[in-house]
Amino acid sequence: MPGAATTTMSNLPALPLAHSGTQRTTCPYCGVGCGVQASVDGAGQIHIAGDPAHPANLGRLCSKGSALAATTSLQGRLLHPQIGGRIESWDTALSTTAQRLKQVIDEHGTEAVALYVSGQLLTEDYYVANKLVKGYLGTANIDTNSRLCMSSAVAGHVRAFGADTVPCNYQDLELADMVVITGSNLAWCHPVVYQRLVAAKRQRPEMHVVVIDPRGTPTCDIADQHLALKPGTDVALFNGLLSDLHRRGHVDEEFVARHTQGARQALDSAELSVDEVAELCGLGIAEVCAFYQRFGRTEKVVTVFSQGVNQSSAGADKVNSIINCHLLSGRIGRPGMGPFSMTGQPNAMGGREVGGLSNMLAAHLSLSEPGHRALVQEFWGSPRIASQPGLKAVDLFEAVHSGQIKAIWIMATNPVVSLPNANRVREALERCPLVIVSDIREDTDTARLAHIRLPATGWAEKDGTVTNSERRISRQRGFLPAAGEARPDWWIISQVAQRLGYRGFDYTAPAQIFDEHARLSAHANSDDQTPRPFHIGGLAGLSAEQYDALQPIQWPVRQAGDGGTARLCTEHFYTANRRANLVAVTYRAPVHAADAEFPFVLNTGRIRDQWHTMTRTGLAPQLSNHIAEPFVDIHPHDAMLCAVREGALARVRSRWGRVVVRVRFSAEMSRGQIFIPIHWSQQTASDARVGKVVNPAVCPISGEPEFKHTPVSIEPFSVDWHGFVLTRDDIDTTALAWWTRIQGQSFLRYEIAGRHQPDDWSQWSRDLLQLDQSEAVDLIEFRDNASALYRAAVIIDDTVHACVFVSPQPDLPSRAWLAALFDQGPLDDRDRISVLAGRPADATADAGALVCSCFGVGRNSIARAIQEQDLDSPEAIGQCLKAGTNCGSCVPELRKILLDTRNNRSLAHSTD
Ligand SMILES: Nc1nc2c(c(=O)[nH]1)N[C@H]1C(S)=C(S)[C@@H](COP(=O)(O)OP(=O)(O)OC[C@H]3O[C@@H](n4cnc5c(=O)[nH]c(N)nc54)[C@H](O)[C@@H]3O)O[C@H]1N2
Ligand SMILES: Nc1nc2c(c(=O)[nH]1)N[C@H]1C(S)=C(S)[C@@H](COP(=O)(O)OP(=O)(O)OC[C@H]3O[C@@H](n4cnc5c(=O)[nH]c(N)nc54)[C@H](O)[C@@H]3O)O[C@H]1N2
Ligand code: SF4
Ligand SMILES: [Mo]
Repeated sequence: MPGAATTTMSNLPALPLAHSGTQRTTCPYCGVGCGVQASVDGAGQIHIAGDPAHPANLGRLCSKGSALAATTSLQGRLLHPQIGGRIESWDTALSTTAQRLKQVIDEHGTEAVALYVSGQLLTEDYYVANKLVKGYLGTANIDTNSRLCMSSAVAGHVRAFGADTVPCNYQDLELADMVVITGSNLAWCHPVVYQRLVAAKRQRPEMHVVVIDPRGTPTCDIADQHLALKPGTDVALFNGLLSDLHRRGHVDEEFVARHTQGARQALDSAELSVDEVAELCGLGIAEVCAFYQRFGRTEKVVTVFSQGVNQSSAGADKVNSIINCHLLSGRIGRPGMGPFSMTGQPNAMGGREVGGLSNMLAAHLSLSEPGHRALVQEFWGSPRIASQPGLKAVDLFEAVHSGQIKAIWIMATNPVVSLPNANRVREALERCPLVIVSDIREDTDTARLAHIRLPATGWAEKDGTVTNSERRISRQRGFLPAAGEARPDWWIISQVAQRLGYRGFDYTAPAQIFDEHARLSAHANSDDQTPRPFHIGGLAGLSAEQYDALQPIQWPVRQAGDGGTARLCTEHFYTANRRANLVAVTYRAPVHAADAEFPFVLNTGRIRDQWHTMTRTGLAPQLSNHIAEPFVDIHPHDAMLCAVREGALARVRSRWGRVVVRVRFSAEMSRGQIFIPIHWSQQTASDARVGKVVNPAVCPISGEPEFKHTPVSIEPFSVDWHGFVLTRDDIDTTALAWWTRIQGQSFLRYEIAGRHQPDDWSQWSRDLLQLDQSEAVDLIEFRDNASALYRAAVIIDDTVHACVFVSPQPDLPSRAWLAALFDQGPLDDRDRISVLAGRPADATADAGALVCSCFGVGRNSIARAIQEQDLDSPEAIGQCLKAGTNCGSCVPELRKILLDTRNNRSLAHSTD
């Protein structure tokens, strides 16, 4: 093969060895982009703390960030390259990858090859992937999971501002007098920013917080007003606001005249009375008026938005309807005001900078402008350049399904779980002649379908940069040696590019890539007439040491030594005439409406302690215990109509697929809507991968899927018994009707359900636990045939190896106390007697379900303290038990437990 390179130790990248001392790095989860201090002590223990010097978090971390150490183990890591499941050398794996890609290109052209990448790649990885596809393969068939996440915000920004710029920063939230949080569960999804807001509101209680979300969420804990609008109706609400601002004389005439265009048309198409808005959005007239009036009279307003806005068939229009209100009232580009898109992934923003979306080019240049294409091609010195936008994620996987795309390389994302209509995605990959997956885990729902698996270095091992929601570029710095033979993503891509015969990929360190990226951002970007805001020329030419020492900085950074830019859109915008566009948008309903067969609307989203498909947070016991099972939240009245019971199992079905999950009653749900979290995959549950159920409709402008609105039905899933298993080993799940699994401290916890009572429970138990008949185990059992109760415990060397609890009803004993036995030394006689009772002789020994992940405080301990010590506030609970005093994410739950306990409601939770 031309230009083929061979891998010798000399062209392997220099990998960090275990870093002695404290390394400053950045959290690999959400777009808040918190600074982390990581160290490894003499015993090999990893210590994680918030970096007090990082401007995003000033030392704070949330529960996920605090638990990072537990996710760095080698458990389940992909340690070696694999072809067809067999371990191969890097040399063979890279050459085979290149050869097989080349074969597809030779036979079918470059359009038959696609990359599907991720906002969890570092900027350097992302830059190289984009360069390979757009500049060398010459197609734009590279898309990213940011299509599922931020693409509506990107489209909205580009339409309004002429470039994908976020005007605000986190401080603006603290400076605002009114904060509108719409389509965002900030408390759970951007916890550190939320905590900054909580602190600001504590200092200035007059700060007014409005939450706009069809569900009541923990974010409502600090809301002065919660508008539970009908899902999908945001454009009507914000168009109504635009009309109202105009009617009440809140237009900033001077700003509109000098800095904007399109106000007239936008107002014409926004024309809605408050009555019409109330009707469309399912809200009361008084609450709509109160919101509009407050917005009208408050100068410093920030509107935070996230997936309730972006993930919609009207996503881009929703974004522009929000931005329009800020433009008409001139509330943008100054401290304490502006529309603020919260990015989801740690490097969603960096991916946009390198042009990872199929319709973008590098450095915020446009794929549809011939001048921009020529500029990038010239800079790269590349043989060709993509000449038209490539396929967007949902279409891209359709093209895989239809056979138009014959080779796909997936990096740092798990599309079999996270794309809509996910069974079709799985089918597409099953049919695809060449699937290459770069991941850190050996077995994910997507990696299972790969012909070639390439092991990537994980967060603790890699070096590069990420950009957070406020445009702040921070370094990620490795502090552990690479796991097995894992290699950085940029290196893997560069090696394959070289073996495809391409020059321009001879990088040996991420600093070189960053330098090229910085230079490209400055290339032909000095013309004051059409400045591109993404400009980090001031960070070009850094030495390896300077790159290593790079401090968090907000782009643009035009000159070396420039301290970065706190706000954008301060003096002008980035269109040809430097005016912002008010975009005329009109409300339209979600694509698929509920009907008689599918009468409920399914909303999907996140929970506090898990990250996406759980490939990392799922390893941390302290995170898995907060919510241990996939569930559906439903209003109790709706549940009654469908005969589904709290704590029982239900099947949720759409035209696209079905799942089975645990039912939770929630008065926070509006009638007619249900909510299921996105985190469970085939690895962690028998049938809870919710992407199967989600419809594939997308926003026609951004291509972002309508993840928050699928018509579904819900019905009981009947089983004859429910149960749970705590065990040190895997169980055999094949005979079960339903199961789900989480990682405990030193055990696995399975929730299970089955049909038919076995004739011989003992044998059933042995088969389930995969106990060797000859093994000298102490199996103690309890059976009550009348009530069909069965309990068993396996004791080996006086310690608990496993316990199994089965009951016809889902009212099983607390798992928390039993779980604690697994960390205990030899059982004493009292414990032995108590095991099968499922509760301690002394009731106070049962802490209950985990509430505070940071300090491991359970619900029962909190409730007891409230009762016994007459505690009356989350602060008092914090003083007594420390709960809620670190990351603060559980404070809304503490408040709830306070209410419940003081109202003397039942504390028992069926699946704690
Ligand atoms: N714990 C945790 N944090 C995360 C992540 C995680 O996996 N776990 N992922 C990160 C990523 S990548 C992302 S993108 C962000 C997402 O962060 P968020 O967008 O805050 O999270 P979601 O839960 O997806 O959805 C937000 C809210 O939108 C509401 N919503 C649904 N439909 C509508 C509607 O029509 N209008 C309005 N106004 N609201 C609606 C939902 O009820 C939900 O409460 O979180 C990031 N942070
Ligand atoms: N129904 C529904 N679906 C959704 C959403 C929703 O709200 N509802 N939200 C969407 C959104 S906003 C997002 S962002 C997506 C997220 O969905 P995904 O991106 O599919 O989810 P992750 O679990 O974060 O997948 C990341 C993968 O990368 C691997 N990985 C981790 N670090 C590295 C690394 O350094 N290199 C490599 N090569 N691999 C690595 C992980 O093991 C994991 O397999 O889900 C989308 N899907
Ligand atoms: S808020 Fe939490 S998950 Fe997000 S970056 Fe900070 S520590 Fe990480
Ligand atoms: Mo996301």
